[in-house]
Amino acid sequence: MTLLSQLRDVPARLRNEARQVPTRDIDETEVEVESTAHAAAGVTAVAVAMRRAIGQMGVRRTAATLPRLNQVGGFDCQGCAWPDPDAGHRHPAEFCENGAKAVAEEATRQLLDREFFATHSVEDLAGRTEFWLGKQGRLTEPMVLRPGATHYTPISWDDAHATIAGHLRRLDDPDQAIFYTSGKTSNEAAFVYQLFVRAFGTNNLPDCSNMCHESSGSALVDTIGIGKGSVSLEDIHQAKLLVVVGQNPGTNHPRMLSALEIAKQNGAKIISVNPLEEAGLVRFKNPQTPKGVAVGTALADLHLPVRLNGDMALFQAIGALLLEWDAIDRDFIDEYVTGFDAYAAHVAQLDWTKVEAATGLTREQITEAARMFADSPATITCWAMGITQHHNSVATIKEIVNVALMQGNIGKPGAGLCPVRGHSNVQGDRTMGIWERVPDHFLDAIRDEFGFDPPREHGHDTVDSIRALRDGKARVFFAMGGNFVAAAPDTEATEAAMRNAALTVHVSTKLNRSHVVHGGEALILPALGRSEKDMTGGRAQRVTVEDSMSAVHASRGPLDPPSEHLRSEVDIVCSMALATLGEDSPVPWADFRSDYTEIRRRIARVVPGCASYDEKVDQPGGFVLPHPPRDNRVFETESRRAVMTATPLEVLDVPRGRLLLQTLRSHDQFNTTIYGLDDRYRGVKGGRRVVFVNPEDVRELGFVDGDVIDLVSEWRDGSERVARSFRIVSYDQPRGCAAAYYPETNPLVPLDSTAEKSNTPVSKSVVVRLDRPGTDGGDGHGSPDQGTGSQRTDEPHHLA
Ligand SMILES: Nc1nc2c(c(=O)[nH]1)N[C@H]1C(S)=C(S)[C@@H](COP(=O)(O)OP(=O)(O)OC[C@H]3O[C@@H](n4cnc5c(=O)[nH]c(N)nc54)[C@H](O)[C@@H]3O)O[C@H]1N2
Ligand SMILES: Nc1nc2c(c(=O)[nH]1)N[C@H]1C(S)=C(S)[C@@H](COP(=O)(O)OP(=O)(O)OC[C@H]3O[C@@H](n4cnc5c(=O)[nH]c(N)nc54)[C@H](O)[C@@H]3O)O[C@H]1N2
Ligand code: SF4
Ligand SMILES: [Mo]
Repeated sequence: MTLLSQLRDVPARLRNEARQVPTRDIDETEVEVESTAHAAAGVTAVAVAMRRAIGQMGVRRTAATLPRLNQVGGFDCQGCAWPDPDAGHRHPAEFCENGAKAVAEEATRQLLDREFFATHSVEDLAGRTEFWLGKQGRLTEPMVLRPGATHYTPISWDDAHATIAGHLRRLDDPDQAIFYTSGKTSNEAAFVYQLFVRAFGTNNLPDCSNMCHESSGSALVDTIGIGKGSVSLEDIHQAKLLVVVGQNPGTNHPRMLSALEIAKQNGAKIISVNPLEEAGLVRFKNPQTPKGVAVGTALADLHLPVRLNGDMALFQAIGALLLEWDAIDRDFIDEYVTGFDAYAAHVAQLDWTKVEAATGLTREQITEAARMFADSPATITCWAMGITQHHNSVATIKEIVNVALMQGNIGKPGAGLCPVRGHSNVQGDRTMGIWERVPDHFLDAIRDEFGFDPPREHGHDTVDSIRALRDGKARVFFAMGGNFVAAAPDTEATEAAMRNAALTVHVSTKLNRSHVVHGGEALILPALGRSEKDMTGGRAQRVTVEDSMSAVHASRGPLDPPSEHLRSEVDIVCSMALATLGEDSPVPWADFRSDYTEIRRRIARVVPGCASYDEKVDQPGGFVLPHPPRDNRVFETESRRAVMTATPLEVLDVPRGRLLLQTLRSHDQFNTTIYGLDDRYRGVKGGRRVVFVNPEDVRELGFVDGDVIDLVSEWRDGSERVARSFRIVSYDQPRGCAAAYYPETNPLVPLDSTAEKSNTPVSKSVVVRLDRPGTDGGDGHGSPDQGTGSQRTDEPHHLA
């Protein structure tokens, strides 16, 4: 008997087999790997967009939706939070390939009815992939899973609300309930939702931001006094240097490429800082111009292939050089900044050996980048998840801020800080009070407007919510959108936590894993999507949203809803509030439900910067929320100055034989929603369980391209987590780094591995080893000095 066959006989329990998320309905052996693309968009993007749109929506619905997408008087794209050009400057097709996929995914003609749930038990559904679940179509009526039941069955809206109210009222303490929000919820729905949660008596309002740009918010509030970016789209067009750090706009914010192209035409230079050379930053083939179709525009002038987590060292080094060259704005520093002297003293001691180790870059490369900063009169730095999802993200963003402040690059045209937000209304949701730590002045305003005293104690964020459910301290989990179970870290821990709840409720458009990994009782409440007409209260309602650049505007869906049983999120919240709090609640829930204008009137009185809200959103293109640093160089920090920070430099140490893994998005998904199986720009077709590894690391670890391995993460408490069967793809990137898709890799992210201050899961620097399948991790507890992670056996490589 060979070693391997013995290992195969190890009971599944010991190999964590039972805990693996399902993979069975995607045939990963079909995956094809081609060479990477050197340009993004182009006519292929248009072809793919149209094929997906017509395939899912049909011609009529495609024609009714896409021409209205991102237009004045139309509806806001459900995809990312990238802003729209000013009214009057929009293209007739103001959307990208992935925007079209987002619309198609929601407006699909495929419907999922009660027969579906009668046919498929929850156990059956729990064995399906996220891809399969999402492709079953739109949810069409409320469903309940009664305690001990095997199948979801229909329930009326009234009974659903009564069920929720019953559970909530039976809690010993309102803090035993958790109310999650994803980032698509409109401002109106978000406002009434947080109001209900606070009237009920808790601040337990975790949201997807906790896993996303929380680090940006934390760092920016500390340093410039407001947690939002300081630039407009016009600033991007006018910048002389654009630095795109830890972001893949070609896939995740595709219309940003059009803005970068305009900036280039206006003379800007672009630096991309990324372990991967993402196609969208190399060249953009704008399908709307003849030149774009033919050759396109080269974007990045300089690509810095930084090591994962090396950005803090990079920006500290750039700061040190700018200081050395005196390429700084002394007047700005004197007038607006505090902390400069300590920072200057700190970076004067910079250890270049450490910088080179942390960044994997040469001093020459960094000097070249710093030169471009020095030569630019107006610089914007953009960043996203490559920066926010590390243990030291907040400190890294403060280094980015240091460089911007030192050069006076804030509050002037063409300059600023640009955290590029993810979900289409994630920023608006925060503005409306979806925040477990909302400031007291916001709570005071609620008290003054509605006459009840909201709780003051901070609530749970995402990671703390999982702990509270795990420990039995929380009993009810309610989600306004999203897919908490799949999006959150440490899948096994999160799934166990969710199963511990007495009640789980999901307001959703599509079926997902969070519906089938459930509490003792579970509800699925189907909501109207952004693309649909909202006739709540018998009148045509519209909603409002805020983009990544603080611009607020109205959105009105054109399509008839797929079922008469769908309700708007506003309706769902107000009805739940009435059922739970009763008719004598001081908040006029019924009025809110019949006319959203009434909600906007209250937003105007409660939310800072929203005076005359209802009138201002009526202006073509909407209005822009105030941002004191951007507007007047006013910094509402404790010192009333912008803050520079001196942080000791760190080099993330990875044990020998291990890799640093980042978990990222393919070109064919929206977070946990898998549109398709092709990551076109990275050359992957027909599958998702791939891990990109530097070719020399592949060799040194004793593998060859195409080998199928298990990913095993090692956490400092000695625990290990496994995600099985990933095909190795040799892929150019710094030594020691690797990349694989989220959410398949979420089982590897330890719950306790979070960023300092922001508590964001560290999903961009996970220490992993690659194990041959069936070797069960060798030593089981990964002693760091065991050499390479690959456990040699006499068996040949498995090509699964
Ligand atoms: N089509 C589509 N659009 C989306 C989404 C989607 O899933 N699909 N998701 C939306 C959401 S919620 C969000 S938050 C955004 C996410 O937008 P992105 O932040 O672009 O998303 P990721 O795919 O996580 O990509 C992270 C990028 O950072 C790089 N990176 C990783 N680690 C590091 C590092 O340590 N340093 C540097 N310099 N770079 C690093 C990666 O190589 C990758 O290019 O997109 C939004 N838009
Ligand atoms: N490992 C790893 N984990 C990550 C990340 C990562 O990069 N790596 N990224 C993190 C980030 S940045 C984010 S933002 C989170 C995302 O976390 P979530 O926001 O929780 O996840 P989504 O996948 O965007 O949610 C998809 C679901 O939302 C529902 N939905 C879609 N549209 C609507 C709507 O209009 N109304 C309602 N009510 N429901 C709707 C559908 O049912 C769909 O199944 O994941 C985080 N997790
Ligand atoms: S860039 Fe973002 S918001 Fe704009 S169309 Fe594409 S996905 Fe939608
Ligand atoms: Mo996000």
